[in-house]
Amino acid sequence: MKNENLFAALRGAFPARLDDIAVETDNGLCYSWRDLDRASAMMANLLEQLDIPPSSRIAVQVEKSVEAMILYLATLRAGHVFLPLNTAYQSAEIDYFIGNAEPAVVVCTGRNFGWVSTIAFKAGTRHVFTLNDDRTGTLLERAAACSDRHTPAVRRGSDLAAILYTSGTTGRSKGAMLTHDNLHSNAAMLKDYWGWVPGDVLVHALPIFHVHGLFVAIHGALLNGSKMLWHAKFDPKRVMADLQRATVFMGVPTLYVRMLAEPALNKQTTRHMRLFIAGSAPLLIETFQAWQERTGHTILERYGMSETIMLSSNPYRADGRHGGQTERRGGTVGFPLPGVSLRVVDDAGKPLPVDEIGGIQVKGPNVFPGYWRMPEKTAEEFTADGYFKTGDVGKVDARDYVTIVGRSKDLIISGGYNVYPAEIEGYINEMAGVAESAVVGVPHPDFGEVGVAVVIPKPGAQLQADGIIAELKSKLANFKIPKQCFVVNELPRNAMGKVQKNVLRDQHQGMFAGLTKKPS
Ligand code: MLC
Ligand code: AMP
Repeated sequence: MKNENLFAALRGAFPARLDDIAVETDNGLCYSWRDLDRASAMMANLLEQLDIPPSSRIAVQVEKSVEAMILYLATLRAGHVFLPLNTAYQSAEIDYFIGNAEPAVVVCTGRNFGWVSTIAFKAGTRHVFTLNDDRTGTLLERAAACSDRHTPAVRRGSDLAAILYTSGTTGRSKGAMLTHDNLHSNAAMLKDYWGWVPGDVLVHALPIFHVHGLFVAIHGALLNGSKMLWHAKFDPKRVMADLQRATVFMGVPTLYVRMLAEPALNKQTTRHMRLFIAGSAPLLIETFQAWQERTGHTILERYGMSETIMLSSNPYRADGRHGGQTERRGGTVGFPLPGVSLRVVDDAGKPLPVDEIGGIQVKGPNVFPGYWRMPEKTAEEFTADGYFKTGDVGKVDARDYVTIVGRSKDLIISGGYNVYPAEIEGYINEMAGVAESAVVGVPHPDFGEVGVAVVIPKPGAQLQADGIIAELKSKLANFKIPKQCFVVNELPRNAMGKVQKNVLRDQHQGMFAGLTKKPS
């Protein structure tokens, strides 16, 4: 049987000169391609020694480091399923993910070992390792004793490679299952679509627990045998310095907004660059235009999601399908990518003509097979003819450019992270003295959109907005915390008694308008 393990494809793309530098970090460390190969072999051998079942889930909540990326590669290499977790998640969130995914192995930071291992052991996980961002931890100690040679486990393309949890508008988070084929086909297509060439160098400044930083960026570089300039945390000044020796950059819109606040951003400091790519959240047209004016580069915006990886993209060059069009149009997310069928449908599911707004549905080799252990949810989100309902609302014009105009899912995208109002409201509603709450997204100059909570007290209860925020902070990841909270006597409702979130949004939408962009 042909080995369709994604690792085999990535490893096959390593350059012949294995001693060349593959990753250079912002604190001066260099990793050769040989280092990536040997270290991922050692970690894969460690996973094999643990005697865990094939395709076990390996749950990982660690700070960004090259070793964390190597752990991802080792998980693929050993034929297991990688389950990355945002470092901001706190105990209630981690408790749910571990309970739901039942990982055979959990890897966390040494600092969090106490509470994470308690949760993991309670859920039946037998192996908990630590991995810190300074190349210490029990994972590396144990792997150091393992062989640095390893033959990749044989996997079919339809076997699972990763699970990414995405929150739901109702109920708990769902684990989007991605196969080796989903990931490989998307990465191979993007290598061609975005015109990766020998000598490309990627500035990697995104977190590696989501599709954007983990798959789109890392697979892009590895599959092209390209060096990565690795930033543990996004710092606009340091990224800008690296742009002078790089060719490709990928970021969420907030990263572009913050770089625009740097006086040093200009045509000269970006002259070495070939391509700037944006996605994960809407890129404002003013950001798109300001970038063009300051740098002379036109940002290429693309659209994707955890369940599908990349779906559409503005063109890098003529792609042979759209009458040779090469225009990257601000405010659009470009053309459906080769192999992706994208349609816009009305509420009854009937496909709509060009320019009409409706729900976006997609099909293709990149689309996930379903949610982990949630067959009903999976069935709900797919149509009878196999299209996935993205929950995004948009239109396709006569030239085939896709524009996203909104979302049917009640979701806030803040600095590229998803925040589900239903989850936050659930926590607020459980607090003493709270009768009801509503969380809405409003425009924000730095994060694009942020949450605002409006809370109704129970009769006679005294609620303080600060107290509500403080209690949320003790329970939830920090990026989910509403940036403002109001305690009021009533919520706007329609004739059916349903809270009118659009009215709340209108009431609060100018709230952060006066803020300047975050200074660096
Ligand atoms: C940080 N904070 C945020 C936030 N990030 N608040 C709202 N939204 C965010 N995204 C808050 C923290 O809670 C904290 O508040 C304060 O900002 C400082 O925290 P920090 O960690 O120092 O922030 P910073 O380093 O400035 O992070 C900002 C950021 C980061 C933009 C660099 O959010 C980021 O890396 N975003 C990228 C997310 C991403 O990769 N998404 C891809 C998803 S994949 P306090 O009050 O605690 O001090 C996907 C599919 C696709 O969507 O198409 O790609
Ligand atoms: P996630 O669940 O984190 O993978 O987020 C996916 C969602 O991000 C999509 O369903 C879209 O709503 C949004 N998204 C991704 N890219 C873009 C983009 N370029 N413009 C607007 N929204 C986007």
